[in-house]
Amino acid sequence: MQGTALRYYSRMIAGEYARLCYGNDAGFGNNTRAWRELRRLRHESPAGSNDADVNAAARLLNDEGWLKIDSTAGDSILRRIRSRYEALIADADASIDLGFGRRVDAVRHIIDPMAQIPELGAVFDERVAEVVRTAYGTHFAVAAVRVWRTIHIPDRELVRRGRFRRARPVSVMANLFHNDEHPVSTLKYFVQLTPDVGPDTGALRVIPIHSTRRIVRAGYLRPDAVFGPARRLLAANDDVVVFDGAPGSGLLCNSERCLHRAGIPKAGFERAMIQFTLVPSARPLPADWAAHLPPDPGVPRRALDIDLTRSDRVAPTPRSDLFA
Ligand SMILES: O=C(O)CCC(=O)C(=O)O
Ligand SMILES: [Fe+2]
Repeated sequence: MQGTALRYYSRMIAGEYARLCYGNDAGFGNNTRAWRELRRLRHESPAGSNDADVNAAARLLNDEGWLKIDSTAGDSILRRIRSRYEALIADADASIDLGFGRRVDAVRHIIDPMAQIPELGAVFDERVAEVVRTAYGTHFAVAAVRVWRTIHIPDRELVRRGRFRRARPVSVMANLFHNDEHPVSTLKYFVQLTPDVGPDTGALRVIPIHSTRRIVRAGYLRPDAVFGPARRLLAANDDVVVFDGAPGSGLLCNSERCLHRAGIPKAGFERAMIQFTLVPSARPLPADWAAHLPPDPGVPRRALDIDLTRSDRVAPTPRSDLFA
């Protein structure tokens, strides 16, 4: 018990230091180690592009933490992916519920999507790869591919009322602004799979790096604990980028340095997303990367395998009670 408390408080202090120092909630080690590693790779295995447009896009991505860049995959590939997705998401053995708290059904992931839908490889095209390589200034690897969908959850399930406490927001699908707890050099390429994704049908929201930094330093502690000026800044933020668009629309995003959240689809809507997780690497991306993608520990084959400490989940309930 004592060890647990010590771990808890050292994590809290390290986290607080990282929030003030780095201006994000990705965690202390995820900031320090990532920058060190990226500097080393840039030095030892430099990579990039001579194309002025690619360089401008990469600079924007590094400065702002996001860049809209659509996939060049054609309609017929996207339609094929969509119809495979429909079959797999309805198949109890091919997909798994990974929502939070009482609504595990709020988010459902395809298990091993790259093996089930090989066409996904074509969604990550060379133009996107060139921007990523240039932004890193070194090579990169595709660490994981995910495909998931979110569903409508009624408002009453998105707040929790304690007996004496004020109402707290509840995360069922990463619907509260958060930073992913991965090394801050991680980039994600999100691609829309369902049509009509807009602000009220589940669009992902992203807050650019500079604005995230201001909010995190002004009183953002955790997704469900935002205080003082940070609360106001988060409630009325003109910088929020809404990732809407037709199937194939893409967004490169640093979700460790940009606060972001899933929108809740309105009643009658579901939203499906494809996500490529990208990490810096000493070696060029092999042409056959898709055939050798290791299993994603964050999307297990059975519910029993779920690791409750999974780092990209928002804070579990017991932690928040300590701040009440
Ligand atoms: O579903 C989304 O739009 C965002 C999901 C997300 O941020 C996460 O899983 O960390
Ligand atoms: Fe996230």
